[in-house]
Amino acid sequence: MIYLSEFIYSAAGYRGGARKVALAAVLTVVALSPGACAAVAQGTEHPMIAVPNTNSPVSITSSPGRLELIEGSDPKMLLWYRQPADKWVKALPIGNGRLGAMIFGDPVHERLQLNDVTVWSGHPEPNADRQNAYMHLPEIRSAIRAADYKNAETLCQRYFTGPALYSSSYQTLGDLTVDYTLPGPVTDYQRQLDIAQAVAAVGFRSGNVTYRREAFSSAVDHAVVQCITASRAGAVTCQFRLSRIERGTTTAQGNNTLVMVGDTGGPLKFEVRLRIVANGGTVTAAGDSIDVTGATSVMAVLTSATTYALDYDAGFSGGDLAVGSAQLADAAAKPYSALRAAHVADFHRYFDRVKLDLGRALVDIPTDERLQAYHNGAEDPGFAALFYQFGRYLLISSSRPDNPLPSNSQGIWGDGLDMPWKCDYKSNINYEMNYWPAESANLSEMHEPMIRMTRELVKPGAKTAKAYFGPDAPGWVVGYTTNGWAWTSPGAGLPWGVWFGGSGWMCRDLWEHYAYTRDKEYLRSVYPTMKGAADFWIANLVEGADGKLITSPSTSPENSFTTDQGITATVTEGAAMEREIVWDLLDNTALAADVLGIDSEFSQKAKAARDRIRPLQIGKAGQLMEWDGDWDMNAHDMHHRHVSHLYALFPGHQITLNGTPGLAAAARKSLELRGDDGTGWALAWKLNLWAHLRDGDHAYALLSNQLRYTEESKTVMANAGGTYPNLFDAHPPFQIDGNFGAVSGIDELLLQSTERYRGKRGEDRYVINLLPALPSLWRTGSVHGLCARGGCVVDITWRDGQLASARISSVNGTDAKVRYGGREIDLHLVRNRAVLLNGALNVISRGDT
Ligand code: FUC
Repeated sequence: MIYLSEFIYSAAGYRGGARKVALAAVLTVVALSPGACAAVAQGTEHPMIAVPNTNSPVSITSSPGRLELIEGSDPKMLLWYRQPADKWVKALPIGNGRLGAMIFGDPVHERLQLNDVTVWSGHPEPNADRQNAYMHLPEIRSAIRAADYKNAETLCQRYFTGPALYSSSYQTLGDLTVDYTLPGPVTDYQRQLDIAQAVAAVGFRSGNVTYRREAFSSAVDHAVVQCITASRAGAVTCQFRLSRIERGTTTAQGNNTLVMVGDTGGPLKFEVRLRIVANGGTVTAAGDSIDVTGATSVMAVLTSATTYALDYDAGFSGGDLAVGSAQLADAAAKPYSALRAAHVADFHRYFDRVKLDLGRALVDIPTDERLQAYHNGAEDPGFAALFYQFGRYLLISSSRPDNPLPSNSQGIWGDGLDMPWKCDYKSNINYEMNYWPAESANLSEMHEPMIRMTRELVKPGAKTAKAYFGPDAPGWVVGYTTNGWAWTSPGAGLPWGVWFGGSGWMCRDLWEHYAYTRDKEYLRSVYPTMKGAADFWIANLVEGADGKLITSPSTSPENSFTTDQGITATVTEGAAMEREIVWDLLDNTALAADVLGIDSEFSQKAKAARDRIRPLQIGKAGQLMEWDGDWDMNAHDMHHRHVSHLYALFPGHQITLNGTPGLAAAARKSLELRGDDGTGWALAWKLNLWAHLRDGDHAYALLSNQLRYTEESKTVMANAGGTYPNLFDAHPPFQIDGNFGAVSGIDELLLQSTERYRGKRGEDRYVINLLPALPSLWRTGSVHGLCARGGCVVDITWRDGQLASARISSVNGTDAKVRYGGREIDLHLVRNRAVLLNGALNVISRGDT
């Protein structure tokens, strides 16, 4: 089916800066339906103007108004641009969890940069721990106790780091490039990404032909699919090529298939397959390319398979390379319309669960310009809603339930062979931030790859525990990072390397998945993992001089302190964050045992240890103390990006405004001292923290700071955080944690369920806080489908800054307290029966969900 729509335009030129071409004309836009890939009829051949195949060699005139490029699009869910991407941070991401592509959208020289979440260089390093490091533990601890921090640092550097070179990196899978021969200059250009359907498109006219390319990465069919259509029969002539910077060899198979095989220099092998199905014209494959001449439409199907398997015992190998070829044959045999329909339906299952309406949305401004306008104060709350949903789009697209690995520091999207910080899973904030919104934003299944990965760290983490804390150390521990090969050792250097909070923090995710889903069988299955992490700490906490339990050695991630005597160092004992992580781990694990009705002896022991952990301390400036000494005000960098000591406020729950107001005030002071700038993820963390201090306007300021336009890709360690034109978060460089942290932050502005109390039988129960930190600029709006702990799903409507109504349901039924403003009610929720409340928290009705 072909449908037509008309609109009036005044075109803006794109190449050569802001050249504006004043044109007024009536233009007929041809939008091709999903079926068009197979359905456009063959017609007569037309003469073509061949254009050289260099990067954007033709002049491109863009379409100024938003086009209907993608059937079924909601303009509010669209990223759109007037020009192709001339940088990676302008290209648009698609992904099916495992297999992703960045689409540049050049009319003549198209590039799809490809990724597979399992493509890691290097190899497992089962001996990365410094053997017998534990023998130096007593002297390190004594040096710290004697306040000889410099010596402690030297000893740690010598004995308590990881000896192996940390060099494995996530890598690109390769490039699919397509060089087109077009009939003339390009006009009416536009590219789009529909985040509600997970479909990207490029459209333009050339020589009176309307071209459109539509692409998606299907989780149903395990393939990237692109459909290229022309409004005139026989007008598609192009050459497809598969390549990789290194270690990829492409050969043709038959007359329509390319196979690129390669490795990453270690055990990991990959195979990428591309098949071209054309309607009309001729298709020939030779060498590393496929030529299509005079087709009317073309479907390109690409699959990938690697030898990777998330299996420590099997050395992370065992993945079946043959599956790619079977998947390719299956997908390429289906019509494009069927592939598209199945993909869109599958994506909707997850994406549609949450709807967020914040009001006015300037949908007719291209997304890159809109980002700049928003930061400069344009009244466009709908843009925050778009950024929110884009983050959900990214999580669904990089962490499907059956992903072999979780979403890494760039999700699944990354170019090159040695990526920033190896593009790994930094456990001292970045990795966990990726999953902050998984439960609250109603994408619980997307949490599963992370949960599986955590379980796979138990065996290597047990070796690390023994190497650094002694042969009798029980349980397991993870240092500052992990990667595709389940690295658990400390890092090679200070200040980042000597930190052992990774396992405790990851276990918070194991608990949270239960707190939101109420799936006891699941909890039973992960309980031993949580208990192992807790056992390690119960055995390895030491008594401080005050008789309280602390960790030693201990660092506060990547920050250094200066004592009153002027000693600047990084290693101390009992830094606040590790105490908070261990407190949280023991608290959650003891509760898990209680909920499961098992292990009461362990539960008692864990609670006793938790209660002996040194309480959080308030320093001389009224701040929450980051270290065991009151050194915050001496800090070399008062605005350090890590706000580690505030873990207890978020994501932890040890500090709450109601339960521990004094500590909450100290946390506020610490946040004020740190300031409102930072790297991308730091801004997102502070957004969540201000939400938990219930200061919606301050939180909103952080979100605005995060939505600061940047194209900077160099690494900047402070105060340059922002958002790229394609809405990826900028540390800089690109780090996806900020995208996910912002989603979580917006959730926490609208709904919180952190405060926990015990039910009649000792079960965990939660306070559901409605609109706890609504920014005053979001006057009227609604959110549908947010999740709260206790297995609850919540819809909220507000008007003029006040709660209008709330609808709450619970998967298993639960008791809860519901709070709004100064009011609080007790609610008994029956399984799958929704309760409707008005703005005064009166129950209006009860009904089916
Ligand atoms: C930690 C942070 C950096 C960066 C990196 C991936 O080292 O301190 O800012 O986010 O991880």
